[in-house]
Amino acid sequence: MPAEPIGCPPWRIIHHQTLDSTNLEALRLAQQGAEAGTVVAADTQTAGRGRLGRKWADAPGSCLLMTVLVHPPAHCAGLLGAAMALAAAEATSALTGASPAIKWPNDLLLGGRKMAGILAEGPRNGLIAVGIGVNVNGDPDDLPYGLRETATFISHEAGHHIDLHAFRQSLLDRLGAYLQALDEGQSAGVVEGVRRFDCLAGRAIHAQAGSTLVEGIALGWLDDGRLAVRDAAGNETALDGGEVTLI
Ligand code: BT5
Repeated sequence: MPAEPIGCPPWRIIHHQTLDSTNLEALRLAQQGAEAGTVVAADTQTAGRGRLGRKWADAPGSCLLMTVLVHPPAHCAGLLGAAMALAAAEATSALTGASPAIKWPNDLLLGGRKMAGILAEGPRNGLIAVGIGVNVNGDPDDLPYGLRETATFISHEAGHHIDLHAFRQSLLDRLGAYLQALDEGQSAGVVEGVRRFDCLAGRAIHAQAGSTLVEGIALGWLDDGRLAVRDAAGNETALDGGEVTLI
């Protein structure tokens, strides 16, 4: 990213102690005329959302739960989630020295466990709500029972407490710079960035995208945000969403 994040949207942060979901609140605000650059944050959510109707859990006060309202960039809307993932990976790295992996399409992993997830929804009134949940300070035992083996917190991996506000600011500064680049049609920095943190390229995977099942070697992020996969017969497919499991 540029040393000086010039031209970041002037983020306007609206913070709540409790919300049903920062994504839902952001979409409601968009409906009421909120502008791009609105950021909705909460200490805890009562109905945190994952993809496909799944739930997002949190440990109250210990997680970053945030949604930004943005204009979809004209030519690279498929990279909005990537920009968020990259900003979060870099903020994690900058504050802890730990290097998270980005698992296409929307997960961040530390030590092989999920530390963050991203959910983009909309458009509503021309805006996309890009939400991220990051487990910042805590222990997997702070999460519901079923997640304790698969989830982690940044502090748990880094071995020290992280200033949640500093983390949010670091993430937003980077995100602003990347969104500006995407707006200007400059997507190379985002794509190269997610490739640097990517944990799938070269690995054998199993991918489920809707009713399509693909098994093969992940070739990595394409320039438009899709995932390229080569199957055993040598056919290459580009996935634009779905669930990837490492074999
Ligand atoms: C995601 O969905 O990973 C997207 C999560 C987005 C959450 C943010 S929080 C702020 C904003 N407001 C919202 O309401 N949502 C966004 P998906 O790929 O479908 O993964 C969901 C799955 O992750 C769940 O089914 C669980 O298995 C797992 N999971 C749930 N909570 C988790 C947590 N805190 N840490 C790690 N894994 C979790």
